[in-house]
Amino acid sequence: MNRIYKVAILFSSFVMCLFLVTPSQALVLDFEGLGDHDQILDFYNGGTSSMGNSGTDYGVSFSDNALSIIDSDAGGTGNFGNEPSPDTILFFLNGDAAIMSLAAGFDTGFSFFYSAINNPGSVNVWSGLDGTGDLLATLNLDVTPSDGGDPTGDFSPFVATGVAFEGIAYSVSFGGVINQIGFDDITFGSVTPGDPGAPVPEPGSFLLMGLGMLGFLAYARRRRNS
Ligand SMILES: [Ca+2]
Ligand SMILES: [Ca+2]
Ligand SMILES: [Ca+2]
Repeated sequence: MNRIYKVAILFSSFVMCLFLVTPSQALVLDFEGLGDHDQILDFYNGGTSSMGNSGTDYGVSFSDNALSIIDSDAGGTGNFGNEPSPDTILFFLNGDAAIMSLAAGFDTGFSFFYSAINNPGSVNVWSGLDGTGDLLATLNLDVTPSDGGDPTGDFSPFVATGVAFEGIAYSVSFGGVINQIGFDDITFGSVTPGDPGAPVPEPGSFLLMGLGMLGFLAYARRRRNS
């Protein structure tokens, strides 16, 4: 086989592999579809929330105190604004933290948006389910500004942050003072929270890549034949 073809095939395989291992599946929990003061529970785990809502089964479950809340501008009771994915966010009304568990585990890092205008919060990443095992990482969450909402809501804007860690995590605790911190768009596999669907390599990317490779092969053929 002509050497340049071999190089082209190796190169394309390499690029395809890069795309396949990209933390891609841009798994984003946006909490849309949940109710106002709805216990999230197994909404993202093939089951339902306390109000009987169900979302995509990502194998992600939440502790009993993890609630969703809808913006008052959208008919709910939430005092927030400019949430990254309107109109629903995660918060909690008892305990120190809302805990998210992933039975399959995850690595690398994750990211999210939060608003906490009066009290700081913190996020802990754990090697066991339900906030158990070793602490893999801690992220302190500073108090955020308040800009007046969309059009109303004191908890606004939502600030993007993320955390990287070593090892395999099985749970994350989203902590702070009850009713004083809200979270949205929890994004796995990236330390930069994406808009839902934003950082995903889409079929279009593969198409463009394929066209690029065709062009490269045609160029290589021309060179060989010239
Ligand atoms: Ca809103
Ligand atoms: Ca609002
Ligand atoms: Ca949302």
